[in-house]
Amino acid sequence: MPDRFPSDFLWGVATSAYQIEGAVAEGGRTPSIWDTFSHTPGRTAGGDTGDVAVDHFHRMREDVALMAELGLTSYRFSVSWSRVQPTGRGPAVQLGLDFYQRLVDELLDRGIAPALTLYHWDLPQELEDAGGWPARDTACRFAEYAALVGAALGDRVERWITLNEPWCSAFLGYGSGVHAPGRTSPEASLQAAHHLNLAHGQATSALRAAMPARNQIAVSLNSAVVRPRSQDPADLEAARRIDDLANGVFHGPMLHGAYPEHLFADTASVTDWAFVHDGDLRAIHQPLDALGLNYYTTSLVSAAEPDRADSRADGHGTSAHSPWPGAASVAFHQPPGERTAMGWAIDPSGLYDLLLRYTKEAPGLPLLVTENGAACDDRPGPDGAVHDPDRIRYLRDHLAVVRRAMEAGADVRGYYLWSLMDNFEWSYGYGKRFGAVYVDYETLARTPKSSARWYAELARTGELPEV
Ligand code: IFM
Repeated sequence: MPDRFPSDFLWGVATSAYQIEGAVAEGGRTPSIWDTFSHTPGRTAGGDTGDVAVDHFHRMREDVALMAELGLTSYRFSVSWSRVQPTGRGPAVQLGLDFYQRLVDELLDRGIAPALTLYHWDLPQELEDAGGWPARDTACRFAEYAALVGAALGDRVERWITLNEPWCSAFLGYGSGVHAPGRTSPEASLQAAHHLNLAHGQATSALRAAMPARNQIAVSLNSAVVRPRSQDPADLEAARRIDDLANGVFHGPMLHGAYPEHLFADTASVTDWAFVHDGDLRAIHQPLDALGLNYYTTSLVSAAEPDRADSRADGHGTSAHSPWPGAASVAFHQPPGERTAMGWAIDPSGLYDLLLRYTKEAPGLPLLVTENGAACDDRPGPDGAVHDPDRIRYLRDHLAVVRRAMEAGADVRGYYLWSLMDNFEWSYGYGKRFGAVYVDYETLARTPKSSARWYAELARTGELPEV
């Protein structure tokens, strides 16, 4: 019996503004923290920047036509904050909004449901200069920006995502410094985490006030699947600690209105959390319509053994600074098995565990896989075609566990493949290809890979074929 998905299951692809748009100085757009960071020597592989990216800003119609040709039913994209509100304050710039209005109209004309992410890591530089996410005011600025975008597009966009992977914004941006803005302060990373939570809550309220009630609001978390290396109590405690810092720090306040029980004690050497004000948790804990989960790999941890060479194999870039405040007692290990071109272990069972975990932790809340995919060393063959059987296998195995999880009770409504096309992979530059569509970075020509055709067939039939 073939695995069959429900007929209304969303078959999507995902991208983000800075990774694909380019046109960084057009229409009044000002630099975001990623413009500044990528232009700082030594921050990205080969000095790559998103200045041109894959030129989606100018090729948007062609890209939407490609999605339509592939039969996709939803497209998750993000809005560039500094394109719409260049200083991060005040009224929206119509030229900036126009681009997203055209994009949404184009999608709707072709029967593709837009899923709009408000923040995918590109804070306006002016707001970073005013303190960035460690500053409380940034949350208020975000709510104001959300209201502007909600008022402009809420009549046509039904699916909204406040933040993408706030863990990366807080802990890679302000802790390990491998992401923009490249700060390395453990305390700032926890302040940023709290203010991102607050931003999510305030933006959710602002969106509800600005948009029709039918619209659905979600957040996309890169919830980690943290496995202890053994059942030794010290290893279990290490996994608990990292789970709180990776997951509970966001889903605790967002879904349950409270930070994890031990988080404040675990991080007491770093901060006293005085930046959490009365009423914040109430503001953060807003009813949601769905929870977005981004999944790529699992983490394997143990209590630290100072002599072990593999103790920082946590897959988040190289930095002398840890993205895990207060967790020096934890060691990370490379999980066994095959890896993608990112060096991330391939473990579909992690996605199953994640979906069932949130089915239990947030009963009744529909789930979306808002990102899943693999970087592979793709290259065109002599005939110009790009065959990527490893990606197809990755997608198939992960989608098979999505089905299993649904059979076990998980209310999964859709899946977004990361990514529509090859693009700027942050500090890795253009060296890592996640796309279902190959991009020739010289000509910017797009060529659907075999995986795109495979995924199109799945979207058409709803049936998961054998690889
Ligand atoms: O490219 C990123 C994306 O921006 C956020 N989630 C993970 C992807 C792959 O690293």
